[in-house]
Amino acid sequence: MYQNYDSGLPTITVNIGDALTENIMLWLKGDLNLNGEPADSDDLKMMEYAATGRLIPNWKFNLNGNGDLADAGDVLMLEEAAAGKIELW
Ligand SMILES: [Ca+2]
Ligand SMILES: [Ca+2]
Repeated sequence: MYQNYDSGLPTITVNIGDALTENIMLWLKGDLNLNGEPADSDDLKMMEYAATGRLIPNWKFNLNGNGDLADAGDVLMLEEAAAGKIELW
């Protein structure tokens, strides 16, 4: 099964027979501080800061995929993930 993730990284095309070595790091959705734990207390704080203009958000703050960074829906999703109500994919 193939699942398409929005990694925020450029698409890489590899032709058959080509050799490619690439170091990549997959991002855990909701892990805004990149400590390996999605929706922890620091991630919630970062989302709150971004939502209130105290931190400039990047694409990682658009959890609901609507194009708006750190909007009310993104804040809610992160809070629900932190509470164990939803899983972020
Ligand atoms: Ca985190
Ligand atoms: Ca959003």
